[in-house]
Amino acid sequence: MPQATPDVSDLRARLDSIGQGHLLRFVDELTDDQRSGLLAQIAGLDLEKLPALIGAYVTSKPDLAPTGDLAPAPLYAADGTVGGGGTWDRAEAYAAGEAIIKAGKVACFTVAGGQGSRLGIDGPKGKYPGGAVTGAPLFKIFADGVLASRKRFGADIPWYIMTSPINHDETVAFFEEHAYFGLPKNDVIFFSQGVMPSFGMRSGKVLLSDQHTVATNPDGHGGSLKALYTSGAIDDMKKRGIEQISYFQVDNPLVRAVDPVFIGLHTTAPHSSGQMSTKVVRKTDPEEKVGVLALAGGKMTAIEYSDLPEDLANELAPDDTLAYSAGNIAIHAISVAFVEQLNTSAGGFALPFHRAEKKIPCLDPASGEPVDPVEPNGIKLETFVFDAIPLAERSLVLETLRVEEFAPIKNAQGNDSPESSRMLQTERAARWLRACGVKVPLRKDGAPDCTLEITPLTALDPEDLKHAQLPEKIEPGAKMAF
Ligand code: UD2
Repeated sequence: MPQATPDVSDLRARLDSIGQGHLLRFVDELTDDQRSGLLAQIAGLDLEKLPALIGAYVTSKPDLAPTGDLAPAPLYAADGTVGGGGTWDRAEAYAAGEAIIKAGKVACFTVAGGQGSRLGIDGPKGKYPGGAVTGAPLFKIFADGVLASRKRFGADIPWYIMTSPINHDETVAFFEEHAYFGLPKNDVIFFSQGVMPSFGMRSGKVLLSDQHTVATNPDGHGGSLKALYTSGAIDDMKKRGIEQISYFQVDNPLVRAVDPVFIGLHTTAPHSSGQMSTKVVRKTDPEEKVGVLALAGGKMTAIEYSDLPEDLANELAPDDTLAYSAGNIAIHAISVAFVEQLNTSAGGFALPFHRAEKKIPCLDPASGEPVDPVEPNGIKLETFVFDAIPLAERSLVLETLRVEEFAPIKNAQGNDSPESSRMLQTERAARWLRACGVKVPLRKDGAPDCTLEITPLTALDPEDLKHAQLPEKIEPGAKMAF
């Protein structure tokens, strides 16, 4: 049923009472369509909660430093030890994960609603040519991972993709254009996340991007926990018999779309309640821009890099490595029941907002003139998915090797760039090829003297490569995709 257009005088009174009356400043100059669009957008804001939100997060900076006694997170380490004592068995974990994947109980989930602004691209980041040699778009690389996993485990693994209003249509069109990269259309499910209004940094006013549009931003990947539920994706998963979600970001071409070892530990290990687990890599540099997993007041918690006090970021363990080294690579296993429980709990659930100061083109709230800022003028509020970790009863942290699973593309240059990702993709491929007896040329600094890419369709792990046609050696400077 079409929504009735909200009443202007009623909205004006509500806005005036919270100091946001400027949003209707141009309402009498708008066409009918513009006017009803604006009124619907304003009515969709949680107006009564805005003053408290603005006071807490916009006009003052909340202290998000972790509370309670902090301690490094006990890890299920890559060497098979468990922090705090004990060991874990990779083969056992694999078998447990394999059984649940084969039973069709695991779905893949990619959060792809972000703006890709740091990389300097317009449109969905998943379109970015991330393959080191082939230049395959990131979405294709993940699709290949899902396809290969479906084949290996003989299961219909559905893939859910969260977009945002800024890139939803373009994302779906991209998949249409590429015939869903060979996946059944019904098994690729898109839904859009919510948005938050953007605010003037000093004024605390909700910004207008033009006379009839409230400026908004996607509500952060934490919004996925709500959007999974409100979009009907969780219902869809339940109908399909899905119990666990393999969560990953749109920027990491080395991610395993679904990892039996991780799913196995998440669902069976004593340190896990099977609700939300995380993969980490060891942070080697205190400055690296990844959050860390730590115990805060005894609860597993992810602390964003910008919120980790400097002395802790630099603290050393007795073996001279970083004490807080469990770097969050944003790969989680999350149960369907946990997402449902969060959304249906009495009083609902709310993740804290994180504020980012940004340059936001808008109309000046005072003069109504367009502003194209050169300095940050606005605040975007987002929630982060990892803030749900402490809401789980027990949360497991699995260490993986950086070279095996983490080569994100975030920045145009330097760390986490296309270039660094290409090198890491090459490094992993070189490891796998060497394990099959292929000679890989090395530069003086020990890095491979070539560019290599292995698609998940050829190999999900080194063992699969043994069945592939491989050369005896790779020539220096070669570019080869397998
Ligand atoms: C994230 C983590 C960081 C570390 C790193 C690993 C945050 C805030 N920090 O840093 O601790 O784990 O990743 O790579 O997440 N996204 C949405 N909707 C949104 C915002 C983001 O879907 O509203 C998606 C985005 O498309 C991308 C992912 O979330 O897939 C990461 O977002 P980011 O680039 O803002 O996070 P980043 O790289 O600063």
